[in-house]
Amino acid sequence: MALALALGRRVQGQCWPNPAVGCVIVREGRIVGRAATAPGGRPHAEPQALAQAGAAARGATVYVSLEPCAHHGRTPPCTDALIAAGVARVVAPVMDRDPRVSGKGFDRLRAAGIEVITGICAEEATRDLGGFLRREAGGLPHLTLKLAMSLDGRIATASGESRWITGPGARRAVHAMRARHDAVMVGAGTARADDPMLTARGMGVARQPARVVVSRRLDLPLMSQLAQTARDVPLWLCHGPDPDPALAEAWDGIGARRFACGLSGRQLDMAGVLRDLGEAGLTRIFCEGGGGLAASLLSAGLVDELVVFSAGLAIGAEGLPGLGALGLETLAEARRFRLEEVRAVDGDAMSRWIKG
Ligand code: AOF
Ligand code: ZN
Repeated sequence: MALALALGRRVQGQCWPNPAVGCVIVREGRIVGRAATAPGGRPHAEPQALAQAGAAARGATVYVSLEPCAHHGRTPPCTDALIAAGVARVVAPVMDRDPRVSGKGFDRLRAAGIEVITGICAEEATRDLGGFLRREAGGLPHLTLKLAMSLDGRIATASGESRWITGPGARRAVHAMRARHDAVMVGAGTARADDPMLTARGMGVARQPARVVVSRRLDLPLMSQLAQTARDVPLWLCHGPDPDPALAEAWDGIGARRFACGLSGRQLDMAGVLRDLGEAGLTRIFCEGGGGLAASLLSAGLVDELVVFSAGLAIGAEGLPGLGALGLETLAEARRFRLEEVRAVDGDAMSRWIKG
């Protein structure tokens, strides 16, 4: 099951709107098939692993990181393929939440006389597939927030210089993280200041993450790299309910996809933004700031995972803080995250924190 989960993790970011599932088939102690959901979400993991196993699937045990599907979508149900192959046992940690599957996959397997074991590595599977499972249950996709800062939490000097606070190792690690998410998200200020591409470069990915810019007024430069590449890599713009019609038309014309989102006070309602993005198919979103967007996500409790790169230099109080105001009065109001991992990345420190 650990291997099945690892295979699934390897294709995170490649499968949306479908989940990234891994499957391992074992016969008499030997692995006879292993696969993960294909880029774009089809074929599913199980039929690919079954094809590798061939006749060896008969009587075998199948480890799959999610309940096998029971519905006729664009491909026939994986449960039917497993039954036809004559497998003896299916081990899957968690139930699918897609209403077309949700328990029916396990039921069909059992009805065909296949032993079904659930619950093994359930916590890990729930974390890996969390964005998908939650979205299917009417919730929000998984959101990872990345902050790359000086030792004292600054992301630029007073004059606006921000390249490069962290080193090349951290940048490579960020590209690898982008590749494992369905979309990369930034605020309009960051898009204007950095003119980023937001692609996962040097990772050999089959599918680039969608690029999402959150801009209440849709006031982004049409000459930016994001705009210029909107036909090659999806560019999605989340804006308020009342965009300038000429601007909206211009962005439509260059191939961007727009989402008119509701407001909460004078700002975009970020829970609503994430819900719209989930409905558009995203299961995992990687937010790279800036400070204003990061603060609104944090204070709304929408951050599931926090990745912090700290560089070995201090910028001082004149520098630009990595996070905007959170409006806290007491420590008790602060959201706590649980430390998951600390690692040295070249000369920088990377820490990963999970929502408490
Ligand atoms: C599996 N194995 O590898 C994946 C599954 O649109 P379709 O027909 O491809 O079905 C998508 C649904 O299939 C998706 O919502 C989820 O319930 C399931 N994904 N199931 O047995 C897989 N990726
Ligand atoms: Zn399936």
